[in-house]
Amino acid sequence: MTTQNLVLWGAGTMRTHRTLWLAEELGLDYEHRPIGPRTGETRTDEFQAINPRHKIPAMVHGDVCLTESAAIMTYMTETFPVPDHVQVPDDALGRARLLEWCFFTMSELDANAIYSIRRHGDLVEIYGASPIAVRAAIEYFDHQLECMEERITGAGPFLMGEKISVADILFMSCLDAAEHYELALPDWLRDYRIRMRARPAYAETYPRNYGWRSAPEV
Ligand SMILES: N[C@@H](CCC(=O)N[C@@H](CS)C(=O)NCC(=O)O)C(=O)O
Repeated sequence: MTTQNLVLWGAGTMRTHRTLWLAEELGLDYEHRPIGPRTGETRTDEFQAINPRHKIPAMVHGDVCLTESAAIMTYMTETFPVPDHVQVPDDALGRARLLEWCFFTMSELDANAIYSIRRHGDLVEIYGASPIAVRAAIEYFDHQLECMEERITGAGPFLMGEKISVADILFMSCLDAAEHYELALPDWLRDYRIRMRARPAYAETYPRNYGWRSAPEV
């Protein structure tokens, strides 16, 4: 398959940024449909047919339709030609290691921590206000990072070693979200974050995704 007819839906959140950033790292041609969450734009008939859960990001490529950010990214790295600077392991252990980082980030950092903070801190009219849940989620996030310090600092410069991978993009998007929620990120992540922000694909997609703000200094 070529990259023809690749459409990436969604803008404005850490999860939409992931798919755009990776598409740029891969040098793909794609159409960006920058609809926002809870704007009504995810409730159109056209989008409901793509994602009945009316969530972004979503990807349509020919007759393939995917609606989870990590799955979209995996599809892109396994479907399109991957430039030499992006790592896609082709052995069982390498793939398992990559998935380990991805699942850690998606479940522990994204779903358990960041989304709890958003649900019970930002979206209180839908999910209810819970300062206790927010505080517990922040502590959980901090603890998860703390436990991974050795593995992250020992991995360098990227989580999988010498090259950027899907895992780094997922992970960095959670660090960006944490910063947005004013969590105090540890000093040992500073160089990693500076390195990620210096990437042209990040710098190009961050303001396009978020629109109203460009990446703050680390
Ligand atoms: N696990 C999903 C989460 C997607 C998600 O929750 N998207 C939010 C924006 S970040 C959304 O579209 N929310 C709108 C809604 O829930 O109606 C992914 O990583 O793609």
